[in-house]
Amino acid sequence: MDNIQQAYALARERYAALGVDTDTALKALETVSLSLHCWQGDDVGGFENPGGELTGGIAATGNYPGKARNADELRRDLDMVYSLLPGRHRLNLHAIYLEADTRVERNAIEPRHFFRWVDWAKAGGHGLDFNPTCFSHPLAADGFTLSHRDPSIRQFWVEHCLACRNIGNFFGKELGTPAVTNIWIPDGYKDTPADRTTPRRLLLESLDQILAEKLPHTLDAVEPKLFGIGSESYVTGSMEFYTAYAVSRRVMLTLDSGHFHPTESIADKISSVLLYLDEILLHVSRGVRWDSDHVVTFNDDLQAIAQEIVRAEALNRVHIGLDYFDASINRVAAWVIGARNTLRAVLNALLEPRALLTRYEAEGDFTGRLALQEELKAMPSAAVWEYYCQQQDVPVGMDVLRVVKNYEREELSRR
Ligand code: RNT
Ligand code: ZN
Repeated sequence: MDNIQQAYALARERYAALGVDTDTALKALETVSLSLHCWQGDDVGGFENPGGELTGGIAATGNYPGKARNADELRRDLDMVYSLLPGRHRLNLHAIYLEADTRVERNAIEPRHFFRWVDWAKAGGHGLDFNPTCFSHPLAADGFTLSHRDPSIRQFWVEHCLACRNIGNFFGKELGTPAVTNIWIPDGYKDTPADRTTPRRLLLESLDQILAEKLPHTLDAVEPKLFGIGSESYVTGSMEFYTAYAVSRRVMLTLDSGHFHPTESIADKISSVLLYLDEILLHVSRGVRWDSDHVVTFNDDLQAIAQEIVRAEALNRVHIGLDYFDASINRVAAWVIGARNTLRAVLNALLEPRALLTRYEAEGDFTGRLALQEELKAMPSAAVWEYYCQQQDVPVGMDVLRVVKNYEREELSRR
């Protein structure tokens, strides 16, 4: 037995004393498939028109060298990322990551523009998810898309979203696992609106057109937001708007952890919305001040999210996606750090002595509940995680960084 195995054996005993079976927890963790956001690799640029500007109230700052300049480079980077993650994971694509010889308008994109992504996904055993790109485009330049007052602009974005659902459906069919197709739009006002209703009514009509036809291989999701850069005072697609929409239309709701008030956590929302919706999508992210998309760190917020999924026994009803973009550090590392943190948070949640905690609570022993919650923070979950990494044949601890640094030397720094 090496050190990792010895540490695991001791940790297993410690958890067993609390009624937790670490082997069962690891089996459950193995079923968790994160949807990795392709856009961390190139600062949300996409390949539609190289050098295109990112708009829509989101921003990637920094100029760390080595960003992917084309889809082949992005796939190479992603292969490196997946090789550092225990388990089998999905890829979340945006419409602007298409591959076409000539410029294709967004309302005319087709499955064939994504054939190479599908081949790559098949080869690597990845499921694919998809997103319309309703930003970084001249017809989104004034800050409105699906809720635009101009019917022809609205129609353009409706057609784009329809084309995207069709592509998502194609992904789902080809790969044998439904593709989540998630709609996020930046629409909103910088300053206090005079009419909050009209854009929302228009958005409702647009969404109904987009989602009218049921497609068998795609799961539709809609993503609310409280504010963005340049839409500080009003966002058409608010939490209330989309929650009511999702419940009444039976589609998924997307909870992005960077989309609320700084002290408001999506963890508390999960148990509520799961009472009304079959499935939800998470965009795990980290808001800092006005930015909604910092690299996910292993903080209380992340752990609370994972706990809520596990406590609701909803690992099979919650699609866990990542959504952040940092251009100031090694992008491969940014992906890997956030993804491994998310998996580690799920593991910690699976290692919780739920029966014991809920018993204290049911008996009104809140002292016992608090004491145990605090005690758990120092339990040897790291030993379980490292054992899992070893079992899954991926690097442990800072060995990850050694591999990334090597990749930077051999590949990223040459770009
Ligand atoms: C923006 C939303 C949205 C985007 C991606 C790129 O605030 O979170 O999900 O980050 O579509
Ligand atoms: Zn998001």
